[in-house]
Amino acid sequence: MSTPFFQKQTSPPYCYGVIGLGSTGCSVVRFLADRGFSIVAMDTRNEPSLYNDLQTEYPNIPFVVGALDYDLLKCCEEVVVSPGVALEHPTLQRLKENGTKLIGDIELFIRYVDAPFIGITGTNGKTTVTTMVDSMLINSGVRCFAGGNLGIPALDLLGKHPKPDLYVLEVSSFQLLLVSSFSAELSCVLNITPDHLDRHHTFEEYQEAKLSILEFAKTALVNLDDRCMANFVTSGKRVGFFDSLPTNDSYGIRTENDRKILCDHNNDFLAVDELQISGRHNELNALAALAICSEYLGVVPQTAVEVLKKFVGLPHRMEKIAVIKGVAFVNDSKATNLAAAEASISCLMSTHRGIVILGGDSKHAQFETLATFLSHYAHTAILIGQAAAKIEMVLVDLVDCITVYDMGAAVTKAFNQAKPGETVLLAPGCSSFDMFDDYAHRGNVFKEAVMSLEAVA
Ligand code: UMA
Ligand code: ADP
Repeated sequence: MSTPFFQKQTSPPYCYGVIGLGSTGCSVVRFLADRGFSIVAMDTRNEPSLYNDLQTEYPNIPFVVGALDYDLLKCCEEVVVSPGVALEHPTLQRLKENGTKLIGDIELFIRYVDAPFIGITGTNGKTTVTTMVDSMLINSGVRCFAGGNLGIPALDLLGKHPKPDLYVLEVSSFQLLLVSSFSAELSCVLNITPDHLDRHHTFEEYQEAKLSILEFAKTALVNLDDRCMANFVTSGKRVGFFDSLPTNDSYGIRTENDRKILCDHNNDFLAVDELQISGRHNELNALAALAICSEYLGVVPQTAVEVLKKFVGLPHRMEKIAVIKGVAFVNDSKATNLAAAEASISCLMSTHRGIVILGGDSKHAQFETLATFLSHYAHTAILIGQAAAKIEMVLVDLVDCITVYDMGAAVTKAFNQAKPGETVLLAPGCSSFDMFDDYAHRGNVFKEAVMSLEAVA
C-alpha cells in the first residue's frame, strides 16, 4: 500500500482528486491549481495525450498514470471525474462507498460561475443549437461565452475580464451524472432517444440523466413532441417547442400558403424556406434556438433572426462534399446514434433512394427498427467497423449489404453502386472509436477518400 505524499486537509484548502487527463481533466487541474487547491491527478492510460504538457506546467502536482491509486484518492475530499470515465470503475465505486464525493467539471463551474448560464442538452442537435444561440445572442448585443461538451471545457470559460453577461453550455448526459443541481437561467432538452447505453445501461437511466438538467432551472424548455418530456412538471416556469400550432406557453410551426413558419403564439419569426439548413430536425433546432433567445431576451430581435437565416450548418453534419459524375457525397459523421442517422437519411433521400455508409461502435444500440426505415430510403448499405455484422443481420433481407474494412473501400464501393442523381451519405449511426480518433477524424478520412475519387473519376 503506497503512503499518501500529501496531507488530507480537514478545513479548506480542500484536496481534490482529478480523474482523466483529457481536455476536461486539464481544465480542472488548471482551474483548481490556479486557485491554490491541493490536487492529485490520474489517468488509467499509460500515456494520456495532454499529460506531458500538464506535468511540465505543474511540476509539483502528483500525477499517476496507468491506473487509479485508491490510497491517494481516499485522502481527497472530492474527486472530479472526467465525463469519459465510467463511474462503474471499481476504484470510483470504492471511493463512493467510503463517502468520497464524486463530482464533474460542470459542478465546479456552477459553484464558481459569475454570471447567469443556460444549459442545452438532448441526444441530438446540442452543438447545432448551442452554436445558433451563441451567435444569435452575440449579434443581439449580449456578451456571451459558449462551451461545455461542444469542445471548450466549461471551466476554461471562467475568470475572463470583463466577465460575460451569459454563459451558454452544451451539456452531455455523462456530465449531468456528476452535477447536484443545475441551477440555470434556462435549461433545454432538445430530444431524448436511445444512445450511450453502454454507459447508462438502460434508456430510463439515460433519460433521467438528461432530464436532471431541467429540475433546478428557472425556465425549463422541453420538446413537446417527445414522449419522454411532454408531461415534465417543474416548480419553475415550463415552456415547450414542437411541430404544431403554438399556444401561449409554447413555440411552434404554422403553415400558410404551403409555407411553414416558425412562430410563437403572437409572432412569426421566419419561414422554414429562409433557412440554409434542411430537414425537419433542423427546423426544430432553429425553433429551439429562437425559443431560447426569446425566453432570455423577452423578444427575438431581427438581428438574431438574420443570424439564423445565414447559418449554414457545422462541419460533419450533413456536410456536402462533392458531386462526382452526378453522385452527391455527404458527410454526416456526427450521426453517432440511430436517431441522428435517420434524421439525415430521411432528409437527404426522400426523393431518390441512395447509399448509406453505416457502422462503427454501436454502444449497445439495437438496430431492428432500422431495417424497414432504411429500405424506404436506401437501396444499398455499405457497412464498416465493429457493428457491421450486427447491422447486416437486420438489414440483409431488405437492403443490399456490402461489408468493407476501411473508409477508402467504403467510398469506392458506394460510388460503384450509385447511379447519377443518387446520394452517398456517411451517416454511421455509431461512434467512431473502433476505427478513428473521433467523429471529426472519421469525417475527414471520408472527405479525403471522396477527393481521391474525384481526382481519378
Ligand atoms: N480516461 C481514463 N479512464 C477511462 C476513460 C478515459 O483515464 O476509463 C482518460 C483518457 O485516458 C483521457 C481522458 O480520460 O486521457 C479523456 O477524458 P474524456 O473521455 O472525459 O474526454 P475529454 O477530452 O475530457 O473530453 C470531454 C468530452 N468527452 C466525452 O464526454 C467522452 C468531450 O465531448 C467534451 O468536448 C470535452 O470533455 C469538453 O467538455 C466529446 C464527446 O464525444 C465531444 N462527448 C460525447 C458526445 O457528444 O456524444 C458525450
Ligand atoms: P450533438 O451535439 O447533440 O451531437 P449535433 O448538432 O452535433 O448534435 O448533430 C449531430 C447529428 O445529429 C447530426 O449529424 C444530425 O444528423 C443529427 N441531428 C441534429 N439535430 C437533430 C435533431 N434535432 N434530431 C435528430 N437528429 C439531429
